[in-house]
Amino acid sequence: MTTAWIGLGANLGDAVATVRSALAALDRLPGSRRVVTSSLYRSRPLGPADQPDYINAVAALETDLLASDLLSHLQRIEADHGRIRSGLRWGPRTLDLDILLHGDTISSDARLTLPHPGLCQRPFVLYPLHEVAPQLAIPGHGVVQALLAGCPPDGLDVIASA
Ligand code: ROI
Repeated sequence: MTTAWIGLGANLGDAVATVRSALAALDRLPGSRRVVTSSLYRSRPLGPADQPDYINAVAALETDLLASDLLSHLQRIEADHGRIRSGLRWGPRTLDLDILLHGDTISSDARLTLPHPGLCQRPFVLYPLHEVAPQLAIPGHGVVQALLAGCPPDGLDVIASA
């Protein structure tokens, strides 16, 4: 069993409902159990500003799935929620599911980089992680609590429980 951390983001349609539906879909993954979930946060878009605010959250799974198989499942859940890959860099999306961490793996291939490369700079990832796992170690980077110092919250708000 490995602890995998997932980042959830949505900014089109009913983004709160989409994130909650995605959490329910994570509960149906084979060989996996959702053990921790942050609150839901509203965040300003990173990337082009002319898009709606995002709803973000993080969740931890205890899972038997290899990272590559977990990624395939997450891409299927994105597609089930109407995600279309427009090819527009940093454009709006119905649902984005990222593997932030898969145990203490450090790796990179064409499909997946672990830890997720944006993790340590993105307030909409770090602050939800800090809410539920302040002592979590990010392999190669240090503990979440310490990383917050270099990452202003930038208008991030808790808006609801998951
Ligand atoms: N910005 C915010 N605030 N939240 C996200 O989840 C998010 N996801 C993205 C980009 C477009 C980089 N910007 C984001 O993929």
